[in-house]
Amino acid sequence: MPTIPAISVILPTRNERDNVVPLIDCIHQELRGYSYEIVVVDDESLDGTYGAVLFLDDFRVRVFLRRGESGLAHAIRQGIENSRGEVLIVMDSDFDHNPRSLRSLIRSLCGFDCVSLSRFLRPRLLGVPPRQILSWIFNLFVRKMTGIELTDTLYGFFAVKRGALEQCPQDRIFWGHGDYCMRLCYYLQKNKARILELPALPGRRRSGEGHRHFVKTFYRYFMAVVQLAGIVRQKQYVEDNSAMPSLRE
Ligand SMILES: Nc1nc2c(ncn2[C@@H]2O[C@H](COP(=O)(O)OP(=O)(O)OP(=O)(O)O)[C@@H](O)[C@H]2O)c(=O)[nH]1
Ligand SMILES: [Mg+2]
Repeated sequence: MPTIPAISVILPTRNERDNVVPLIDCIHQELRGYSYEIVVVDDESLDGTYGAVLFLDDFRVRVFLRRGESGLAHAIRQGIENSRGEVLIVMDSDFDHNPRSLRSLIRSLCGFDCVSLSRFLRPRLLGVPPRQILSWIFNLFVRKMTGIELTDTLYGFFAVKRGALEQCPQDRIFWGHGDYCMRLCYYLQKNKARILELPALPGRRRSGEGHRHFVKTFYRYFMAVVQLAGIVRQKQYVEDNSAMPSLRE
């Protein structure tokens, strides 16, 4: 009888054939000895990603093809909904997220609800890509505007317990691109989930190109922060006013 895996690794893909196949191999090596499944969610990649994963014919790997839909956050949600593990790990499929972090993510989850990797716990001064510096500044802005206490809410490589995730409002979180991760951190923190940050090992896309257009992404993320900050202010306003004694008789 097939057993239910304890861990589900969710891999969203869009044109990642040359990355996701070797990545799956790395994940198998890293998770040797664990009970796990890999859930790939592909949005009709033109390079044959879906077929390449299917061709692996591996019982530990399930691949879903979404037709006529796109969007990283929606794909991740679909992966979560189709997964079976009590521990969910979300990571990119292009080696931007280093699979060598997987074991420490899982080990550290004992005693926490979520363990999230951060690029900014051990800041380096030399050799830092300009995009990472911008991301660091943007993360400061996120913290200031929303009160989230994490150093990196945009990296998107984390492990979370299903129970903690399910207590968050999925519809308010899973839309857009990497900005969903900021909203997830916000709602986990709001629910007083125990969150740990660990330093991320460096990773780099191995093949192909990313899908992000810098200006468009910046605008989207900026608007996502503004929206989240609006929710924070509204919540504070409601709390302040409900704490005030009523002036009416
Ligand atoms: N299913 C699905 N996956 C996506 C979509 N957009 C991006 N992805 C995947 O999400 C992960 C992150 O996307 P990237 O385009 O690499 O974004 P990024 O890492 O922020 O950008 P780069 O630094 O340029 O690589 C990769 O594994 C992509 O294949 C999408 O619309 N649907
Ligand atoms: Mg990438």
